Amino acid sequence: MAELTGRRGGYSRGKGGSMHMFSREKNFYGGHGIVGAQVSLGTGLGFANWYREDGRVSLAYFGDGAANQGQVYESFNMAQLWKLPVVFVIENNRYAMGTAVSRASAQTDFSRRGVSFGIPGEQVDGMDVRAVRDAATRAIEHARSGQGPYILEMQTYRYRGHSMSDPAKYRSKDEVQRMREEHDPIEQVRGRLTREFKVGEDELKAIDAKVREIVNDAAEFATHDPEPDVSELFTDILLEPAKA
Ligand SMILES: Cc1ncc(C[n+]2csc(CCOP(=O)(O)OP(=O)(O)O)c2C)c(N)n1
Ligand SMILES: [Mg+2]
Repeated sequence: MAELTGRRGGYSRGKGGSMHMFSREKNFYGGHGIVGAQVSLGTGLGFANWYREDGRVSLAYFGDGAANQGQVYESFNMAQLWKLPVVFVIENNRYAMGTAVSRASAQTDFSRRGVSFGIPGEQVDGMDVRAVRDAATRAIEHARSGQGPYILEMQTYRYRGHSMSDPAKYRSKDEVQRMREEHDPIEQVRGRLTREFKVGEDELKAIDAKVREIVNDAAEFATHDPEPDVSELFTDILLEPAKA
C-alpha cells in the first residue's frame, strides 16, 4: 500500500509504484512496466538458482497478452535447453487490457505454448484455490527435480477494467456478473466452509473483520507515511556494483 501511494515505507521506498514492487528479503522481483519482460528476468533468476544449486524454483507470472511477446519464447527455449527450475504461470483472464484472447491469439490454449520446446503444460481452474495448489505443487516438483520448466495456464477473470482509463466496454455486464456469482474464488471457499466443514456465519464474519482490519491498517499507514525526501531523488535507483 505504501509503495502504491509513493511513501517512504514502501518496498521500493516509494519510488517504484506498482510497476517496481520488489522485496529482496522475500525473494519477490517485480512488477514490470514492459509487458512480458518479467518472463526473461524470471528465467534469469531460474538460471541463478540452477547455477548456485540452491534448490529454489523461480515462478514467472504473466498475462494472456504478455504470452504473445517474442521474448517469452526466447526464454522458453533457454529454460528448456538448460533445464532451468522455472514455472511459467500464464494468468489467462480472457483479456489483454481491452482485447479478448480470441481476437489476439492464434493458439488460445496457453498450456500448449511450450509444445515446440517440449515444455509440459496444463490448464488449471485458477478460481479454485485447491486446483491451483495441486497444480503448483506438481509444477514446482517437476522444476526442482531437474526436469526443466513447466507451464501452468491459470484460467481466471478480471472483474474490473485494466486500469482507471478502461471502462471495460468490450464485454457485457452479464458476463462479469455471472463470473462473480458462479466462479468467485473467495465465495467458493466460503460455500465449501459452510457446506462441507459446517463453519458458522459468526466465524466467517470474524475472519472478514480480521481481514478488513489488516487492510485498513495498511491503508492507514500508507496515507500517513511521509513521501521520500527530495534529497533521495537519485538514491536506490541503480544497484551499485559491490566494491572489491
Ligand atoms: C511492451 C509493452 N507493450 C504494451 C504495453 C501496454 N500494456 C500494459 S498492460 C497491457 C495488456 C496486458 O495484458 P495481459 O498480459 O493479458 O495482462 P492482464 O492485465 O490482463 O493481467 C498492455 C498492452 C506495455 N506496458 N508494454
Ligand atoms: Mg489478461
